[in-house]
Amino acid sequence: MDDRIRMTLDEARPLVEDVLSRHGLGAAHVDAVADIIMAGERDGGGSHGIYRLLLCVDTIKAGKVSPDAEPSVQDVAPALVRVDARGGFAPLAFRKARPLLVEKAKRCGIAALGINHCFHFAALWPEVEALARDGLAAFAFTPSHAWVAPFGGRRPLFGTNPLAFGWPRPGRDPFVFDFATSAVARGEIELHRRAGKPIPLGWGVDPCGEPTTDPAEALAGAMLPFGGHKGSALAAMIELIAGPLIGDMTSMESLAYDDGANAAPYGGELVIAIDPAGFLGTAAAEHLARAEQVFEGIVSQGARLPSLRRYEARRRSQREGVHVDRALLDEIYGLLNAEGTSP
Ligand code: NDP
Ligand code: PYC
Repeated sequence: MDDRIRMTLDEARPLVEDVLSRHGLGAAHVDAVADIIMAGERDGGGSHGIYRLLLCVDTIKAGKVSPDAEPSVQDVAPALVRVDARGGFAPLAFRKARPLLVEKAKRCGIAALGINHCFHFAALWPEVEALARDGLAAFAFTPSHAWVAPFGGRRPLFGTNPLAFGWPRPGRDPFVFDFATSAVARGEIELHRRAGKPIPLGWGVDPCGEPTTDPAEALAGAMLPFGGHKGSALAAMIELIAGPLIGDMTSMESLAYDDGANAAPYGGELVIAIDPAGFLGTAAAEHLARAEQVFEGIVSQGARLPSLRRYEARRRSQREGVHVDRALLDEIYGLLNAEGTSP
């Protein structure tokens, strides 16, 4: 028996929306959250697709997130935007603030957005991809919960702290990458635990600080940063620039605020957008064309561009639908009705 079920995107989205609505999430949030979950599923992003619905529902059930929060966008300086998510999920706050961020970046050449007081469960690439499609180079950063030991340490301090980058490519899909500064996202270790699969050495240590291949032990102990001291320093940077710099929580503070509820991380996100025309004026097109040589240099040696797999998965999903793990789908139908019947 195939342990996956094929669904078209048009079949999957109403299911996601239904689950969120039935758990009391307001309509505007349902739409924004469903957009980002479906984008993850469509692009083959296992840990941040439909699987994330479980964390969203847990966060709602824990009474942590404000289900009807109306984000408030504030124009704080010529090149700065803040949006107070008011305890809601992050995607609606970004959606509301994005037009002003883009307008400011195009006016000033560079602009930054601080998202405050949001519950963050999502991948960051949809945000930097959208900004790159607006013609901007973009960065996004967010802390999470303290799950990751610093390089040389054994106790959790940092979040899995993703960083994402988008670059506009005229006439082509933007260049985008997005990854955790831990060896892998926590969601990926959870998926290994659910599937009963070991994790590679280097992803985490057990509660005694010893290397482990057991996902449950790594989740109970500490995850490790990618790239040794380099990933560890980037994780520290993200704690600072998407925490105290914008007046929001570090991953330690987020985990303390969670207080055992197992809800999504609570805190802030920093997004920076740069308009190439700010530095270059009318010469921007010429320099963006020159930038293409970097991508050509990568692919000409048989290496692949980050985001290529995702764009291919997107086109395949739009054509053929997605394949959702049967056990996950059963769990999701269980959230819809007491019987937990699957299709
Ligand atoms: P990965 O380690 O899988 O890295 C993903 C990135 O690396 C993608 O941009 C991917 O491109 C690229 N990539 C992977 N393999 C290659 C390759 N062989 N050649 C070139 N590029 C490659 O992801 P993570 O587990 O670190 O993170 C997954 C997601 O989790 C991210 O989207 C992140 O935002 C999210 N996350 C969110 C958190 C939050 O607090 N909100 C916390 C932590 C993670 P491609 O997509 O094309 O494969
Ligand atoms: O997978 O590490 C993760 C994560 C944290 C918050 C959202 N995703």
